[in-house]
Amino acid sequence: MTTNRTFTMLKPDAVQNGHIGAILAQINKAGFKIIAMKYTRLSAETAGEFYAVHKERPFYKDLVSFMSSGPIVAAILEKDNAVDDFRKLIGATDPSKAEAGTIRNLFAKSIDANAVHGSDSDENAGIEGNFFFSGLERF
Ligand code: FUP
Repeated sequence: MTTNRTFTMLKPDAVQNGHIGAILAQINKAGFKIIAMKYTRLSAETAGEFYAVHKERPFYKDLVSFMSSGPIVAAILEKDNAVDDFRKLIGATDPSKAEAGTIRNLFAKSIDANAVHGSDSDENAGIEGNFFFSGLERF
């Protein structure tokens, strides 16, 4: 099944390293329309809730700590086949395995600080978008 919306976050490493503009340019160039966007910072509690699906994984504590370590940019994006096409645009979770030209290949340094999040299914795209944005914040 395809969807026309996905959810993304530009993670604390991407923001800290000054890559917001370059990453948004890539997202626009790839044909995604921005439906909602905010510049914010997650508390440890909110980051833990967002990543609750990974609660039992060994990297969960570090992930929560990293994701609450500085500001992020959250956004809902629209395009035909948004979830799959965005996953292709960002590349593999581990940037050393991400294809050349992908956002993680260009801007990420490690698997834990990998510059950008992209929803992995239509269902999660909906859940994650709703986690951050009300109906009044979507255009
Ligand atoms: P992805 O869907 O590509 O963001 O990857 P996952 O959902 O598998 O993982 C979510 C986040 O957990 C990653 F973005 C970074 C972190 N993670 C690690 O820190 N170590 C790992 O081995 C796997 C994931």
